[in-house]
Amino acid sequence: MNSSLSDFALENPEQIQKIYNLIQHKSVTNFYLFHNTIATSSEILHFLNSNSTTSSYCKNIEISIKSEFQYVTFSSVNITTFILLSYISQNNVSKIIVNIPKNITTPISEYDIVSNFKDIRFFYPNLITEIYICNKVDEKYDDTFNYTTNIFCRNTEVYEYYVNIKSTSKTSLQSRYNCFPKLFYIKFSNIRDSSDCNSKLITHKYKNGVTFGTFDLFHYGHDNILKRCMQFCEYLCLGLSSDELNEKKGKNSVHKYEKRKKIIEEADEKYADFIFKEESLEEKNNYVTQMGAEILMIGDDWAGKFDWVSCDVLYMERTPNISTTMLKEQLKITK
Ligand code: C2G
Repeated sequence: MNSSLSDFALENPEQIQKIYNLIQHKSVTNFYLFHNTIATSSEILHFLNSNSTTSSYCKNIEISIKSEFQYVTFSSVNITTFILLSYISQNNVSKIIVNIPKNITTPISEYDIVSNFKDIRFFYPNLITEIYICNKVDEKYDDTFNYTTNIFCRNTEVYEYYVNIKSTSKTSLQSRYNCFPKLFYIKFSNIRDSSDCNSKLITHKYKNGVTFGTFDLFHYGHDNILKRCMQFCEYLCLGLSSDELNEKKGKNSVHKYEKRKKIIEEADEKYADFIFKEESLEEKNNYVTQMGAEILMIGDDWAGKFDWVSCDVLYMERTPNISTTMLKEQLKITK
């Protein structure tokens, strides 16, 4: 695996001086480790063009650019950090998506890219990196995953494996939630077998999305998930559980349906574009059809429970350490 640029930069303070000088003169904004010296993209490209051996790396990269979404997927052999970083800076890349195939053979070009995520995080902190996996990945890449923005697991087994790795990681609970990666279990509606790893990816916002819940004693866990749902769709419909449904769910909400609806509608933040009454857990396909939803999004306490729904289903991590039940206890509400 490549030595990371960030490690190099930290171990070679004199090279930092060169970066500092270049930044001061605002001549360049991106630097790379190139043959063990810090180089600018133009220096690298000059070298690449004048050295046929190295430039062969460039020819091996088939880069499909989906410019309208400003994301790229790479299939390459022997990609190395500086080529990837120079590509990012020259093409103003905002997202890198890597779909890791099911049957892993070596050399894995996809891992060449994933192993650069630590450097990408260092040089481009706002660039979104995403990985789609359907198997556990070689543990030597576990550290790299901490520098990945989003990991979409294609089945619950892999999802639970990485949730467990994240929950046992060294960082504290709260910072762990905020740190990378955000974990998701995605069920694409056109895939029969959940272990199938086809190339379907989430490359743009869905038009209509739907989510469901009771949202009693509205708290920051509800705030988090509704804001994250809105990152995946242009128009979000919220199926708010009726009081009768809550009884069936064994939930006795403190606030009745109208009050819970009013709290969401009158909040300063916009949490949904349309709120409707959810009367049954089993009617989701009807709600999906009525709402024209292309994706159903919900917290991972329901992971796998709605895979039967006709549209894509995205389960995402719950916010730790907060729940309506906890609030009831703290407020000594016995209802
Ligand atoms: N949630 C979360 N983090 C928390 C608490 C809740 O992300 N700390 C999410 C839940 O996963 C759910 C949504 O917030 O996606 C609403 O949570 P509840 O009101 O508890 O909803 P629930 O009773 O699970 O009803 O048809 C599905 C059901 O209606 C969902």
